[in-house]
Amino acid sequence: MLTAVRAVAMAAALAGFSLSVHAAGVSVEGAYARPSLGAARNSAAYMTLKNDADAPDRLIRAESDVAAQVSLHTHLMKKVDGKVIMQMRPVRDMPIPAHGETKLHPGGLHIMLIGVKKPLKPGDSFSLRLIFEHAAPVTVQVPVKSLAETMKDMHSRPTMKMKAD
Ligand SMILES: [Cu+2]
Repeated sequence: MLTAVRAVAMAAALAGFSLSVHAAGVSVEGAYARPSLGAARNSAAYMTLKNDADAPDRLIRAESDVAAQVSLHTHLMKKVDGKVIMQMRPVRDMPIPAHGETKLHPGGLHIMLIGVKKPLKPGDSFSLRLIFEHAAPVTVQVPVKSLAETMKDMHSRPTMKMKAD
C-alpha cells in the first residue's frame, strides 16, 4: 500500500504536478470599486479576502496601473470639537485570520486608488494585483459600481469575522 502511494507520488513529481488537490491560500470574492468623483481623481476598491490556510496571513500591498498610487487604508471615527467625523488613514497591512475572512467595505478597510489616470465610471473595470505575506499573489478584475450601490454596502458592518465551525 505504502509503496503504491509512493509510486503515485513519484509519478506525480516526475510529471511536474503536485498531489495536493487544493493549494491553501487567499482567495478574493466580490471585488468592486466606487467611481472616481470630481477633480480629486480618487477611488477605492472593496472585497472579501478569504484565507483557507491553517495560519493567519496579511495583505501587504496592492498594485494597479489604473492609479498613480495604490495604498491600504482604513477609516477611523474621530471626535473633533465634539463632533464625530470619519477619517481615512493608511495601514501597514490587513490581517486575515486562519480559516477566516477580512471584509473591505465603504467606511472600513479599503484599497485606496490615488490619482486615477482616467475617470472611473460604472461599467469600467481594471486589474488589481494583491500581494500577501504568505499566500501567492492574486490578480482580480475589479468592476466599477455606481455610487448608490457602493453606499448600500456601507451597512455591512463587521470588518473581520472568524468562520464559525
Ligand atoms: Cu482611503
